[in-house]
Amino acid sequence: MRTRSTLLTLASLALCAVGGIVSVIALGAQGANPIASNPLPDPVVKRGLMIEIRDVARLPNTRTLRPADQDVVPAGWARINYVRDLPDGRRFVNDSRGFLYVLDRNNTPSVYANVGAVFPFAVYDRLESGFIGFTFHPDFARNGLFYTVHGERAKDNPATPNFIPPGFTRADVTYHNVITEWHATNPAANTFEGSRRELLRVAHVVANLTHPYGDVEFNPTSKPGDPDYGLLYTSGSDLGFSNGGGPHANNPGQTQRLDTLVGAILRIDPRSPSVSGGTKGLGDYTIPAINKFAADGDPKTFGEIYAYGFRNAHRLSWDLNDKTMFASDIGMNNIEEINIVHEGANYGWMKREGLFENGITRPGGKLDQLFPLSADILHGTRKDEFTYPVAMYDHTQGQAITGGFAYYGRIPALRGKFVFGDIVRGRVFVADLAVMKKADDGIPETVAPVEEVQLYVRDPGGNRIYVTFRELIEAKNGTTATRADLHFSRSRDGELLLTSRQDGMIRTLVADSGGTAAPAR
Ligand SMILES: [Ca+2]
Ligand SMILES: [Ca+2]
Repeated sequence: MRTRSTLLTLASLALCAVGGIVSVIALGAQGANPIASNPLPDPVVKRGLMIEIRDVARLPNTRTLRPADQDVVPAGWARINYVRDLPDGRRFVNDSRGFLYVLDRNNTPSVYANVGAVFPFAVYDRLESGFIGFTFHPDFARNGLFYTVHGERAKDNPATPNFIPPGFTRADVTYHNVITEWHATNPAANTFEGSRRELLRVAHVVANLTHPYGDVEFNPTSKPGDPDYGLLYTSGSDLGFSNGGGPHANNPGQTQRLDTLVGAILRIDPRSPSVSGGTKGLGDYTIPAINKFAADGDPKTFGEIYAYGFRNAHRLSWDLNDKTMFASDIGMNNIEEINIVHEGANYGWMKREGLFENGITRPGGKLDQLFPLSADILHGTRKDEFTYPVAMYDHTQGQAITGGFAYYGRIPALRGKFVFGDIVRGRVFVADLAVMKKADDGIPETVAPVEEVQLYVRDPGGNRIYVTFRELIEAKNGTTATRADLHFSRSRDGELLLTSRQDGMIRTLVADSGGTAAPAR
């Protein structure tokens, strides 16, 4: 009985969330015209969820570190992408302009490693560029290993890419995506000293560094002895073959294939094959024998691939309770997606965007067009080869989805929810975790509803002041901001850290601090 009622609940919620799909189908049935606008008609609204946001720390001002014409947001105070906590109590934060900081127990930052200084070809003039991401090996305390991602220009660059998209040559290469392993001689030191080794260098051939490699992650639910303990996951990128500009963009032929890194989340053993004794990958790392596309015995399916069909799955996370893996995939002109990631699955790009067919797959069609799926596919009575999102919103509501986390921390109202947001607008969203997992059912039209969170701060008198994330940034910088550049990180104790590439602040969501004169809801 309990299962039945849960499923019914899901059905009604899903109907609510994708109520627009019905009209979308009707529209499609009238002809082969693309959906003109507002593909998901129900807006994301606030339903009474109000959460306090509080300042934690600010990184140093690096506004003048790069020449203004080489800096995507010269007015930005500092450009934070990630906060990573170590079990030993230390907190690390990157400024994409090139610094990795360590914060002491009072949250005072000091430079741990000058990453920018060792990569002279790094570029800083794109939204995701420079020193993009980092993560620590789960055994960092003993082995001192951590990993960084950065972007470089190809011009005058002597380094040789390990991978160039099929059909292109070195002469076509515009940018490099580089994953580096750093080895700290003394893992306990608060200033890096040691060596580094390049793991992987992947070529862009489109005009801009659009959708660079962004995330590197170790599955935090894996323990020593587990099959994927110590395996490194990357973000999934189409390497700009959608809208990266120049003659090689708008190129669906580079996607939906397994003989390439394009569009794939990779899972690699970062150890050099000279150490592991295993199979060498494209770069100086080992192919995990457990990977599905390694175990298939087919050399035309790259053994590094964990899942594929992503456009810009720039953030991955895991539910620490049940190990569900999530990827946030930024859409083209229309749909932002949260996906539950299964090994070997195909998430559709460029044939699908959200639960729609992308126009570029049709003769004369375009990348910014959506067409409704046929009713039998949408309802799940006939299966296609794709795995569809479990939550989504469209570009009337935002422009680019952040990463997010399954939340089980100290804020009762957020427990059991997946907390995420929109990078550009800075809106904070939640979806119910149980409903998202139910929506991972092979049926495109079942998705979890998305709800917006109202943020507030406390004034000195303890009164609630309702704010948007962007207002906080603008107040801190003293200027208007056209973008929030919101990103989420998770602290060691499971709380959420909100950062921006605009104001250099780390903020956190907190359980209501009480205060006075809290207005009724
Ligand atoms: Ca294979
Ligand atoms: Ca579904």
